[in-house]
Amino acid sequence: MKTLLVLTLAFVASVWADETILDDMVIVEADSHRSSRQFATLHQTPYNWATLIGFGLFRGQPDLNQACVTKEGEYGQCMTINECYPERKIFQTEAKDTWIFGLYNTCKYESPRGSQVFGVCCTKYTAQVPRLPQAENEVSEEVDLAARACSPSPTNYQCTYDGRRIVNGGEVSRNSYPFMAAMMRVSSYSNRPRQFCGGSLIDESHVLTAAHCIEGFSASDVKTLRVYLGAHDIYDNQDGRSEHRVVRVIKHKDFDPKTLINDIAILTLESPATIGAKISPICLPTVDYDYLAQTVTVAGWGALSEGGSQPHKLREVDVKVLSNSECGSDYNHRIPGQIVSSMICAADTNRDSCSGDSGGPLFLKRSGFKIQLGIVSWGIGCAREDSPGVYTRVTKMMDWIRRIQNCY
Ligand code: 4AZ
Repeated sequence: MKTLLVLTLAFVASVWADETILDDMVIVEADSHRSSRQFATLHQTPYNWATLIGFGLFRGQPDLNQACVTKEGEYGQCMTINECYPERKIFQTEAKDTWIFGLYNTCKYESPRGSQVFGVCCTKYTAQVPRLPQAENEVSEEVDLAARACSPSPTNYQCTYDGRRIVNGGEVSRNSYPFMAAMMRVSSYSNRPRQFCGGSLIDESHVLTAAHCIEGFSASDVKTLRVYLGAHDIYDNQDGRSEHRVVRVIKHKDFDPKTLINDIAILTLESPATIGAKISPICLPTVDYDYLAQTVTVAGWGALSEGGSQPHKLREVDVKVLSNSECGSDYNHRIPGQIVSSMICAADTNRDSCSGDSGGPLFLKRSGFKIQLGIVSWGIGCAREDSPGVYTRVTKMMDWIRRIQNCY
């Protein structure tokens, strides 16, 4: 019993150790993409890591006025000894005598006569941040998430819609929803991938899904993820789908697994999707409208009925958007949380999303566009009369989504 407890604690600690919180995101990177110091944030550090690397900090001694780290792991700036210690007469040395400080926290620079002299890595004028862990290797800009230069339009393929211009559903005709993503995990028993959630492609490198789909994932769990794009029959290897590994998962920091508030996550694909007729992103809304009573569609590989079997082929069902107050009066007296403004509910008689559809899109069809309004999140059972399907309201999450698309 005791051993079991210790092992359990060790496991929980290792899951937490894989998570890094940056602003309102919780990030877990697949094993090989991680680095122990990759998440130092810009506001914590006087220099960002990329700059430090650019200066050659981890390759040798930096030059005068450049960023440096002392042997004790403190950040500083390379200065002349006299500049760093103007108040101490003992250090009023001439350039030719600075060799006496040996290699202790030194940096090099060229004297006006062209000879190499030593300065010090001066920490006196630098806001300090936690010490560097020992024995670290270089970190590349690619994995230094916090120091990334984010771009407002990093992708070639996004779809936005500006507002102007599956229980009891049916099978979708092949590739009619080219944004659909099947989230698969390789089971350690059968060594075969099993579908456990849905998602939607929002640009060539990002899949939008539900946070509860990846809750508790460790770095090694992220490695076991596979995303199928352009799939119809997910258990047919000749289906012509493309299969992607995942480099990181980011869930909303305020996701609450008890109330399912902020049930949203984004996966970053290792290799970008090739956009074409079979694979292309869904549109995201730019206006925050309530879409009350509108007919919307939900698609997925989820169960055909509550407790029922899962189809191999993609299915869809049409449902109608309910008001949050109607949905709240169905649910608020029997759930731990509430129906909140970042949720959207939809239902119709005997029609619903169900287990396995989670993470997939609820979308509106308008003039040939498909606009994602919801992410399949939860419900009590499936297609029960008093229990609408509850979805994360995408219009309330657009800032969060755009930030991740632009940076990660
Ligand atoms: C699920 O477990 C699930 N009826 C998804 C959607 C709904 C219920 C359960 C909505 O993934």
